[in-house]
Amino acid sequence: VAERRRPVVGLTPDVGETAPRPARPALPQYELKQAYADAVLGAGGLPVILPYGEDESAAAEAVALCDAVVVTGGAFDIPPEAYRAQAHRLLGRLKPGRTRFEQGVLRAALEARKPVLGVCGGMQLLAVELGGTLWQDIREEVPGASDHEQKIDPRQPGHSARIVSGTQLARIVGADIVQVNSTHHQAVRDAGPAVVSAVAPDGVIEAIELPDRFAVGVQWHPELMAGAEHRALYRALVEAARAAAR
Ligand SMILES: [Mn+2]
Repeated sequence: VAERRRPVVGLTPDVGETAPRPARPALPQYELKQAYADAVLGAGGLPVILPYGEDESAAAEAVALCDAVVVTGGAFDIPPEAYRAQAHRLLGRLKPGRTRFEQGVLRAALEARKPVLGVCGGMQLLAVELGGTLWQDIREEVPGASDHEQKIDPRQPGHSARIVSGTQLARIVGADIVQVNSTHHQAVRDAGPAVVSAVAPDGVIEAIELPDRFAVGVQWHPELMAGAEHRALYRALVEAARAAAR
């Protein structure tokens, strides 16, 4: 029965490699923290992992199978050419194949008005895809900014974020201030047409959204946090996916 079908939520994986052993060279390997899939399952959705297609139509066809997508984070940076910038000396490693696929996923999902959640680097790519720009290294480029690469367990909060009232995010989390983890050295500088919906005490942008649909980006990792306000983000995504699937 269609009404009881769980909404399908596509997750973009990271790419790493297997550990080399004698006569077994390291091979490329998709990787995804289980917390992403668990968060979608816990919210009532059916998670599926989206391996990288070789061309943009593969990304669009993968998105067509999904009711919503999550563009995940990872320990890599977004090529500055994607937002018309020169590489800063502290720009980190890039994963161009991954970024190209995720750009295709975002483009297709936005085009089809399917719900999108961008997490950490996924939020940054959402901003870039919408025409925004990034800080390439917060500590070097943002005067007075605190360290956003916390040295403690990412399941624990690293700083607070003020939620901008009147935003979708405010309605979703139901609080003015949330405690968030922080494992990023880049950040959104200019959100383009997106609305800034959360800000750290030092002014670093912590969440963005499009006003007319569910296209939400959060700089933190709600799937790693235990609080109801964090689980609410995945629940809102799955509810939007269910509505979009009707
Ligand atoms: Mn942060």
